[in-house]
Amino acid sequence: MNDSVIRVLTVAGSDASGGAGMAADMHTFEEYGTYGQVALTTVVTMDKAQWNHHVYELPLDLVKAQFETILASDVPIKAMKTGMLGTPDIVKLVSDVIQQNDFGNVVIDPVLVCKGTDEVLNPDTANSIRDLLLPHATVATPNLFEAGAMAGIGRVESIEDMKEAARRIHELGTRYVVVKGGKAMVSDEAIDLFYDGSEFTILKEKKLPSTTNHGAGCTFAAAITAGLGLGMKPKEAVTLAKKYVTAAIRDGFSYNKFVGPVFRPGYRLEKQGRCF
Ligand code: PXL
Repeated sequence: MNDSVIRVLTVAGSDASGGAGMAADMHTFEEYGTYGQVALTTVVTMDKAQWNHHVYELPLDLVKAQFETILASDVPIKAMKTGMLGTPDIVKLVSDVIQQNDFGNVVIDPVLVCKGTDEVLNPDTANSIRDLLLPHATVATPNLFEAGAMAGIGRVESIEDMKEAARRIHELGTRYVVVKGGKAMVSDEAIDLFYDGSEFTILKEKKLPSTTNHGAGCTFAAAITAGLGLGMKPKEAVTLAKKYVTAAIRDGFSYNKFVGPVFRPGYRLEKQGRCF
């Protein structure tokens, strides 16, 4: 029997293309050698003609029932993350659950948008994430758009803007902030910013072609979550997660003419070769 299992949780939506959302989280949790679980909140589908996104929220009672099962284990949860949550009611439920339980580490990925689309969730949901979740976050992982929205400063385009957003998000109560510059930053490098409340650290990797990065944001946040669950310090977890997601982007593929998901085993396969 394995009595050293590390249990981690994601509260997220399902992206039917398999690139982002709970698929990203669960694959990443597995690659890190943890036991992942999911409380599903939404299902996102894309039409084949235009790749327009449709978000379907699950009933609140169904989300609640999943938490009941998830919390009915004797094995502690060492880290949890949130992804797409759907409605303010779901955000409130998740906030209550976080406050009533000890999840060790709480990673809030304030998902408001999907790649290539504008805001997909309504402003009330964004406000609830800011007010009800960020104060309880060990780490928050907004992308540039989300950082601007959470910090209330509009467009975030430069490293100075990223720093200002990180400062403001930290003031909301989040202990560590990772602003994901990713492909949206105009730069030759893929730049992310880590802030611990006193020091900024810039994380850089060579920018890869951005055609295979769908799901990168979720994968990055999930890797941070799994790292924290395994006992890494926040900066160490974020640094490894950046390497992990870079390999996943490098190993990504073209799903169709609209989207190219990252491939989560990339980091492991680059190390060990392709054979099982
Ligand atoms: O990448 C953000 C995201 C998160 N969660 C789900 C998604 C997406 C984007 O497609 O579908 C479920």
